Amino acid sequence: MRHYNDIFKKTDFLWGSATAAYQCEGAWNEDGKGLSEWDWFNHTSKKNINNTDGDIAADFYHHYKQDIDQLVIGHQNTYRMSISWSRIMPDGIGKINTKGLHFYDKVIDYYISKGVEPNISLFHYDLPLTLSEQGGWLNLKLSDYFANYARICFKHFGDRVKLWATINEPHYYSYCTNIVGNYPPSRHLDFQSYFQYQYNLMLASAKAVSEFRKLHIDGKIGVVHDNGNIELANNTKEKSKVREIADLFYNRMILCPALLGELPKEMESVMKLFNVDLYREKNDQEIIKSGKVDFLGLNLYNRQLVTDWHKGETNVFHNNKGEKSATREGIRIKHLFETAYDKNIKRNPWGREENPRVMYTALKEIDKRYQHPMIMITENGVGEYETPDKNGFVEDDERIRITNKFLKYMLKAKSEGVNVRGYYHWSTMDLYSWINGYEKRYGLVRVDFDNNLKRIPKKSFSWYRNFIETYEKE
Ligand code: BGP
Repeated sequence: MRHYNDIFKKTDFLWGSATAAYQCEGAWNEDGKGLSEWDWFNHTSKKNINNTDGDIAADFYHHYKQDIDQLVIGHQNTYRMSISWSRIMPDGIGKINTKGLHFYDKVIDYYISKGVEPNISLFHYDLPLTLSEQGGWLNLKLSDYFANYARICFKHFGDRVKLWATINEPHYYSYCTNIVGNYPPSRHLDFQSYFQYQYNLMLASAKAVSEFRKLHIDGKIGVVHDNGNIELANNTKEKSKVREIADLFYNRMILCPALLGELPKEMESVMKLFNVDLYREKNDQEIIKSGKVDFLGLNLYNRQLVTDWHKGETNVFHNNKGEKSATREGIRIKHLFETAYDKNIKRNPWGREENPRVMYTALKEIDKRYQHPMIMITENGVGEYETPDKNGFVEDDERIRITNKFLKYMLKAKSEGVNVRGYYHWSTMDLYSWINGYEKRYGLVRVDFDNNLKRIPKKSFSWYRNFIETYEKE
């Protein structure tokens, strides 16, 4: 029998990489899997900007052994993945698809047999389509449906899986689905739905945590948040106002319930500024209180640099087309705040800052403000356009250079007492990117999507292996 306590007897730190079901599995309609919202979106919706889909993706469904073997060669001792809800329950509720359970049994057992610790997220964006048709995360029943699905997973895999996360990025998911509109169901600048999504997702997370506790699962459970550490541009006039509103907007709807078991104190007053009236029920506070997580998963790519609103209507700026567009990421919220742009910081082709120092600042701030939580860096990585040489090899020196800095900053925070216990590079191999499909690559291993999905480790793969080895020797 495996025990959680044994994990950190072998090593004081977990090193691995991450994927998500829709982005890597493929097999979108195999072995009884139901449709997810993303299957529908990418097949049918005119709002699918990438003009591609995850039908095959990296076909992890049929290549999982090869991918796991490769990860082991890279000295990684953990792997983060997600379960596709509609593979386990085709309609999200009701009938269970045993073939779906069996697929994840095979994957998990193979990892464990190789000494790799699985870290499993229950939800990474791919909502069963049937539930989406019933109002998605605005439907008040959804948190119960999610808790039910979570309980099924805990009961089935809980003897083997020791690290769990309820939901991947409740904030960023709510942002893309309701403000940007580049994720289904593609609402645009809908702040009411944006906040209600976050609220309902955190209720769902809390209910799943309660199920986990009721079953006395031996393990730890977390939620995964996209770091949106607030920094103010130098010329910001109303410093405390901008900081408070932006922090609530990007972080505190998630971090307060997850780490403190309470809603943010400033929630009511900030909701008024957005003209949002959240639907809540009487015993929600109790649910949130009992849904505190054991650890915070932090997906760390960048910060939020903000300042006072200057002029202009509320709008959002998002680049889904890389070099084909000059747009930089950001938002302007009339009368409240707006994104600031620092000319001195390099940006990637998708208009996002490359700023590894944020790793240190964010870890220190969360540690200080949220009672020294256990943290796992559940994602961090570098998206690039990539051209291999004639043998298919990619010399991804930029990825190495930037990741090296991120890691040094992470280890600096750790050495100063931050309780960070693991790091997962995004991503294990090339896969489908929600932004820019297969043109934007993140993998440590190249996948040749035009040639039988051949796997070829990149230069960063060996670099990461050496980094882990050096850390372990020291
Ligand atoms: C995170 C998601 C991942 C992954 C990553 C890179 O927000 O959790 O699923 O996709 O971002 O983002 P993208 O592929 O959109 O560049």
